[in-house]
Formats: sequence, structure tokens, C-alpha cells
Amino acid sequence: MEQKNCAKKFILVIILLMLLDAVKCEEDDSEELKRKIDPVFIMPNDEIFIRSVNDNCFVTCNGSDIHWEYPNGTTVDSKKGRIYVEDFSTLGSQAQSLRLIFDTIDENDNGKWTCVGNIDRKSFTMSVYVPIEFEPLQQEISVKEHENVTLNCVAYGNPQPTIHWSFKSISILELEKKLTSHFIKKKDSLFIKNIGRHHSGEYTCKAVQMTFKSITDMKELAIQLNVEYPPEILYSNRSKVNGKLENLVYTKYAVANSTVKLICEADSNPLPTFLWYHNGKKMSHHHINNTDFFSELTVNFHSNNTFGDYKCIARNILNQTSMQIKIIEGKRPEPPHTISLIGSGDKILDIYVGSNMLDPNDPLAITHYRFELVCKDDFVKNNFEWKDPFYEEKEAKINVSYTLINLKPNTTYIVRIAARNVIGLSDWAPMKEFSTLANEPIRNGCISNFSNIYIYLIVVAVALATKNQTGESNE
Ligand SMILES: *[C@@H]1O[C@H](CO)[C@@H](O)[C@H](O)[C@H]1NC(C)=O
Ligand SMILES: *[C@@H]1O[C@H](CO)[C@@H](O)[C@H](O)[C@H]1NC(C)=O
Ligand SMILES: *[C@@H]1O[C@H](CO)[C@@H](O)[C@H](O)[C@H]1NC(C)=O
Ligand SMILES: *[C@@H]1O[C@H](CO)[C@@H](O)[C@H](O)[C@H]1NC(C)=O
Ligand SMILES: *[C@@H]1O[C@H](CO)[C@@H](O)[C@H](O)[C@H]1NC(C)=O
Ligand SMILES: *[C@@H]1O[C@H](CO)[C@@H](O)[C@H](O)[C@H]1NC(C)=O
Ligand SMILES: *[C@@H]1O[C@H](CO)[C@@H](O)[C@H](O)[C@H]1NC(C)=O
Ligand SMILES: *[C@@H]1O[C@H](CO)[C@@H](O)[C@H](O)[C@H]1NC(C)=O
Ligand SMILES: *[C@@H]1O[C@H](CO)[C@@H](O)[C@H](O)[C@H]1NC(C)=O
Ligand SMILES: *[C@@H]1O[C@H](CO)[C@@H](O)[C@H](O)[C@H]1NC(C)=O
Ligand SMILES: CC(=O)N[C@H]1CO[C@H](CO)[C@@H](O)[C@@H]1O
Ligand SMILES: CC(=O)N[C@H]1CO[C@H](CO)[C@@H](O)[C@@H]1O
Repeated sequence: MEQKNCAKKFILVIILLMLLDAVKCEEDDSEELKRKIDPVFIMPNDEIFIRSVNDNCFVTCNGSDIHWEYPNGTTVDSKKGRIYVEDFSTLGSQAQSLRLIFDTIDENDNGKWTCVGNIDRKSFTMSVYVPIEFEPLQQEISVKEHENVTLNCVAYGNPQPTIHWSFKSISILELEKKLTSHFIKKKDSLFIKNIGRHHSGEYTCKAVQMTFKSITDMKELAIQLNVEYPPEILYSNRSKVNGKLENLVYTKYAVANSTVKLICEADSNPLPTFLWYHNGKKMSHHHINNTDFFSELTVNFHSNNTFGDYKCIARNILNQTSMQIKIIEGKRPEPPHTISLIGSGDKILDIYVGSNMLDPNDPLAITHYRFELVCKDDFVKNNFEWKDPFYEEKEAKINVSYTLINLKPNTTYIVRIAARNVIGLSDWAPMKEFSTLANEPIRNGCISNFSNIYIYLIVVAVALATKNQTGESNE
């Protein structure tokens, strides 16, 4: 059985080889003939003509005894019309020149057109494409966050164009690698699932048409996607507030007779509008300054009934949200009631400071003590004026003493102390006089040990003097 098959195959191969040889001979023969007999030339000499519908074009054929044939083999004999032949032969010459003219090409002109001579012939293939056209569609789409949306892009053309989507110039295929499964490409559309606010922007649908591996047309359609979302209160430069937004309440202190700016920031699309209420009553626009995402209310706490609850409502067509600011009258602390020397060295003083208002649960509790020292000699020299003090602020604690270091030995200092809370610095407690011990001989004048930080101290003292009383607008 197998042997028989093998023999059959062998014979087949032999026959095939013989046939191939014969074909080769025939080809050789025809090549020979062409060279001897009047050849036919067509110009341009392209195998394939790629043309758009409605284009015009012509092809010239030279040779003797020639005519043009339709793809179906019929001779083109029209002298006018959409497709016709014009004779450009030189009078008296044997060589003919026939121009096949296409006026307004249409899709039916596809096929192989041939110029036939007495023996020779030349053909070209006409490939007609229809350029891309988009179906007119909505180019601006608004959608609510978390919904699904379909962006349509219907492109016609022949050959059928392929569609490529991009978002803000990045290919959807690339995005799909990073953002998981938001985009699903469908035949004539892009489906975006559970849309987020960051999906807002311009989407581009690019249609590309290829004919015989060359790009014959390319068109783009831009679709603007606008994702709408309700207001969200933001805090400190657009970072989201922790916790429940709808119950957002915070407390702020204001000193009587001071002016405070309350800021409400919200993010939404469309932009939020802001409303302010004081103790439930809507406030006039008088003291309100609005920008796109901010509303600033200026309040002057001139009387007791200006304190209380301030509420900011941010809203757009989708929803609203609010924030409450409780404004409580804040006071500067009382100065310390007790200041006493616990101990001293040649360079240190250890001082006890006692005051009320140290309860850590009290928002107006004392947080720091400010110590200021000048040498008694300098104080006297300066006509008892408080000039260029050495100062330090230390965190306030219950029942501790505070050690001032780097002092000069055998020196009497005038010391004054004030307490600080969120509102600001208290008045000064009565001045005290404390001396360091004399262990080493003094080489220089009193202030000299501070001289290297002298300039620095002046600068800081000036800065602090201007900072005085500004604590009240802290949040
Ligand atoms: C074809 O014939 C025309 C008219 O005789 C001549 O102008 C042209 O050069 C010829 N073209 C070719 C390729 O022979
Ligand atoms: C061949 O095609 C031409 C143009 O399409 C047409 O006019 C002609 O009738 C066709 N001939 C035949 C035999 O189908
Ligand atoms: C969005 O599409 C998904 C399916 O892809 C469906 O499960 C979901 O319910 C759709 N959501 C909305 C809001 O239509
Ligand atoms: C606030 O100003 C009013 C009038 O200007 C004054 O009577 C009152 O004492 C001031 N209150 C404070 C705490 O300064
Ligand atoms: C609003 O802002 C402008 C410019 O910053 C300022 O001149 C104006 O006084 C502000 N108005 C209120 C009520 O704060
Ligand atoms: C506000 O009321 C408190 C007592 O309720 C009072 O101690 C304070 O002085 C009042 N402040 C003003 C500015 O009237
Ligand atoms: C509006 O916001 C409130 C509170 O955040 C929420 O309970 C409510 O469902 C929202 N309404 C709509 C229509 O989204
Ligand atoms: C602070 O010290 C005093 C006496 O030195 C004492 O009576 C008081 O209980 C102390 N307070 C605290 C909070 O330790
Ligand atoms: C300390 O200062 C006093 C006067 O200011 C001086 O009389 C005394 O000699 C000084 N003591 C030492 C050890 O330098
Ligand atoms: C703060 O200001 C008050 C009066 O405005 C003044 O008496 C006090 O000395 C100032 N304190 C400082 C540290 O400058
Ligand atoms: C509204 C607000 O607080 N804006 C601030 C955001 O942060 C910059 C610099 O960090 C400040 O200059 C703005 O005032
Ligand atoms: C004599 C005296 O107290 N000298 C001190 C001056 O201050 C420097 C630090 O700034 C100390 O190192 C010295 O001991």
C-alpha cells in the first residue's frame, strides 16, 4: 500500500517538474517575441492605481494598433463621457498614443484595465477608495461621576477605516495598562465604566484607512467629556478633609474687636456656589469674597453676638455640602502669678513659674512661657528701658522649673516672663532680679558674652515684636 503511494507521488513530482519546465520555455518565448514585436507602453507605468472617488486621472498607452479595454474585456470606444479615450497619435506616424481618461472616478471603476496591441498588452489595476467620513455626533458630553458612558465614533469609508482612541494624547491601549478596566473598546464606540472626575477631558477618535498597505486617509474626531460631581469641602490647599464631610465642624478663637477671615474651599463640577449662615441666619454678600473654589467671609467681632456658629454651604446642581466653624471668644492668658528662683550657678538660673490655665483640655490653656533677660547694669545704663533682651520661649508644663543657660557669672539679671496661648502673649508679670554665682573672674563687660549673637537677637526681637498679637487668627 505505502509503496504504491510512494511511487504515485514520485510520478506526480516528475510530471510537475516537466510542466514547470514547459511554462518556463513558454515565458522565455513570449519575452523573445515582445522584444521583436511592437511593444506597448503605458504611462504612468504603475501596476496599481489608488485613487479616491471623484478624482480625475488618465493613463496613456503607446504602441501600434492599440485599444483600451474595460475590466470586463469590452473595448472602450466612447470619445466623451465619464470614461473615454482620446487619440493623441502623431499624424502620419505608425505609432499610436491613446489616452484613457477618467472624469470623476467612482467605485465601479475597480478592476484591471488593459491596453491591447496586436500582440503585446499592458494592464493596470484601478483601486478606488472612499475617503473617511464621520457620522455627525455630539462632541460635548456631560456625565455624572460613577456613571457609565459611551463615546460614539462612527466612521465610514472604503476600505473600512480602523479606529484608534486616545485620551489627552495618550493611547487608550497605553492607559488600559495602567488604569484597570475602565475602558472597553467596541466596534463604533468607547465604553467607559464607572467614570471618575479624572476622566474629564478631550478624547480623540482617530480613523485610519489603508489601501494596499498605504495610508489613503486619516481623520480625527475630538469629543469633550465633562464629568460632573457634587461639592466636596477641602481644607488647607485642596487636601480632602478627614472624616464625615457633612458633619464637618471646627472651632476657632477670635479676640473681641478683631477681624477674622473665614475660608471655605470646595471642589465640584460645575463650580460650587457658596452661602454663609451665622447662627442659622443667611448672611448678606457684603462681607463675602468668592472665587471659583473659595469663599472668604470677613467678620469683625465687635460685639458678643458676633461669636457663634458660622456655616458655609457649597452647592451645585448635583448636591450640597457644608462646613461649620464655631467661633468662640478667645482671650490672651493671665500673666504668671508666681515667679521664684529655685537655684543658680555661675552660668545658669533655675526659675519656677506658676500660673492658672494649664489644663490641657482647655483650648485656651497656656502653651509656652516667654523669658526675657537683660543685665541689670545695661538696664540702668539705658534709663530703665527694655532693650535688646536675651530671650527664650519654653513649653509650659505643670510644676516644673525652667533652666536658663549660657549666662554670665557674677551678674545680676532683670527677668520678665509672660504666658502664651493660641490667642497670643499675656501681659508681663512683674520683673524680678536674679544673680548668677561668681566662680570665674569676669574678663569682659556684661553684654560681651552675647556679642556674637547680638545682631541675631536684634533681628529676632524685631520680628517678634511685630508678631505680637497675631496669634488670634490662628486656626
Ligand atoms: C507616447 O507617444 C506620445 C505621442 O507620440 C509621445 O509624446 C510620448 O513621448 C510617448 N511616450 C512613450 C513612453 O513612448
Ligand atoms: C463592460 O463594462 C462597461 C462599463 O462598465 C459596460 O458599459 C459594458 O456594457 C460592459 N460589457 C459587458 C459585455 O458586460
Ligand atoms: C455600568 O456598567 C456595568 C457593566 O459594565 C454595570 O454592571 C453597571 O451597573 C453600570 N453602572 C451604571 C451606573 O449603569
Ligand atoms: C471693643 O471696642 C469697644 C468699642 O470700641 C470697647 O468698648 C470695648 O472695650 C472693646 N473690647 C475689647 C475687648 O477691647
Ligand atoms: C475682596 O477681595 C478684594 C481683592 O482681594 C478686596 O479688595 C476686597 O476688599 C475684598 N472684599 C471683602 C469683602 O473681603
Ligand atoms: C461677652 O460675654 C461675656 C460673658 O458672656 C463677657 O465676659 C464678655 O466681656 C463679653 N464680651 C463682649 C465683647 O461684650
Ligand atoms: C447629597 O449629599 C447627602 C450628604 O452627603 C447624601 O446623603 C445625599 O444622598 C446626596 N444626594 C444626592 C442626590 O446625591
Ligand atoms: C504642684 O506642686 C504642688 C506643691 O509643690 C502640689 O501641691 C501640687 O499638687 C502639684 N500639682 C501637680 C499637678 O502635680
Ligand atoms: C563680682 O562682682 C562684684 C561687683 O560687681 C565684684 O566686687 C566682685 O569682685 C566680683 N567677684 C568675682 C569673683 O569676680
Ligand atoms: C505686645 O504688645 C503689647 C501692646 O500692644 C506690648 O505692651 C507688649 O510689650 C508687646 N509684647 C512684645 C513681646 O512685644
Ligand atoms: C487658600 C490657601 O490657603 N492657599 C495657600 C496654599 O498654599 C500656598 C503655598 O503653600 C499659599 O501661598 C496659599 O495661600
Ligand atoms: C563667661 C561665659 O559665660 N561664657 C559663655 C558665653 O557663651 C558661650 C556660648 O555662647 C559659652 O560657651 C561661654 O561659656
